[in-house]
Amino acid sequence: MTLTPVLSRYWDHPRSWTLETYRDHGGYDGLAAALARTPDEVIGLVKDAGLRGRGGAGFPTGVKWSFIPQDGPTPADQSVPHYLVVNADESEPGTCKDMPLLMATPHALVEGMIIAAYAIRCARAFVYLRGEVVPVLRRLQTAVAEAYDAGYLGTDVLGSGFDLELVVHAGAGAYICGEETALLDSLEGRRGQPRLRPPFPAVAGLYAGPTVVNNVESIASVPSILANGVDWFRSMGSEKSPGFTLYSLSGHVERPGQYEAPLGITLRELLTYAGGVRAGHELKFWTPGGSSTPIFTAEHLDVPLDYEGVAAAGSMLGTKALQIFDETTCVVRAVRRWSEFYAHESCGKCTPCREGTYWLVQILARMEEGTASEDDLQKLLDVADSILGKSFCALGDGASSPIVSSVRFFREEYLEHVRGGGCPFDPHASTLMA
Ligand code: L3W
Ligand code: SF4
Repeated sequence: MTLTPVLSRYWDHPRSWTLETYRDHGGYDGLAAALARTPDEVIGLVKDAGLRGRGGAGFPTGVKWSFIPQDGPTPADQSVPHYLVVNADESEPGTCKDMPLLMATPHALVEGMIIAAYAIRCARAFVYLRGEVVPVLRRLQTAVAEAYDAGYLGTDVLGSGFDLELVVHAGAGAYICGEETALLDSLEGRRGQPRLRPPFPAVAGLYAGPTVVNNVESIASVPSILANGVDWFRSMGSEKSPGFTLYSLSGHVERPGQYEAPLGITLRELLTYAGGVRAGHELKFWTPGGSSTPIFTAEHLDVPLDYEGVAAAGSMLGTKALQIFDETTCVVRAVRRWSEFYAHESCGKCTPCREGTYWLVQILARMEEGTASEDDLQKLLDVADSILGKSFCALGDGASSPIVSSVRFFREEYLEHVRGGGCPFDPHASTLMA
């Protein structure tokens, strides 16, 4: 498969982020096409295109929009206000696609949000952005100001009678606020902790109103569908996973970065564009969708990277964060680093995750430091099992998945740590795990 740059097609333009450059490349044509249709027709188009959520779960975007109850054709007709919230709290380890997108072409998100808000009849939309990324915040705020000045936001958007206010909110740097209901709590001014679902946000979300929560890349993909049509979008990818997407390649690869390609491309193909695994080394293991997904090995190089292909091979496409590790990397050390991250980011609301992630770190540390006993491998799996499927939100599952899968593929390496008195790897060889 060849690369299909759509979102990233002029990221190297020296002023890619300005409204002028965006319009020079067809920007806001999708909005004009949307406003020429009824909101229901816009939802129908996005449904027909088969766009699926790019934030991890792959839920069909148009279907999610259609869950929002409708009392009439405009925001003013609704008995309770509807909201659109964009999840820009990108922080899954290895995931680096939403922030580059917002730095390069923030108007793609702004335009997509106006179309989505029009479709679900909401008059207020929010972006919840990771607070640490101050340059991204500034760029997005600048784009929003430009959009207000140009009449794309505010009252009577482009003379359509549709009003939209767009607020950019910076979070305070908690991974759990990327979970959609914790994000909503945080946006409302509370401590960000997941809410019980159902009700899903589409029924009771922000301020208990029907709310669509979508990922940045999902919403930024919408204008191209409006501008180019359903058939164009479906000409890429597969029947159930249509379209293009951003894959983030990082780690032991010659040219790390974002590669935009049809869903269903393989890692083997992506590596040809990224210059391969670093020279003189070979692939040992990799993540298909960030550190929350079961790991893959070299035997998975030809797995189609779409929702069905990755699931059939035993993992999840997730955020399409492909972290590549070569043979110099100790798998136990890599998993220990991820576990430390989850233990630190666990919000503490439920016992399996709060206590379990702590114990995962303790056992992995013993293995690395040479104080583990023969029982510890089974204990590690038992603790992971007591988290998996028994936690309140997906963070717990995410913490367990790399452990269980890495033991499946590298049991001997774990045993070598236990029997050989600690980590047999040179800590300086990997370059990633120091
Ligand atoms: C209405 C129903 N809405 C589902 C909606 C739901 C949500 C979407 C998907 O987790 C995954 C997670 C991480 N009526 C509905 C409904 N919905 N049924 O559909 O829901 P769900 O539960 O399948 O997934 P989720 O809670 O969105 C996302 C994985 O992604 N992940 C993490 C990514 C992290 C980031 C980041 O850093 N910001 O994206 C990576 O793999 O483990 O499994 O909107 O409301 N009946
Ligand atoms: Fe909080 Fe972890 Fe429980 Fe999620 S699984 S609610 S992050 S303690």
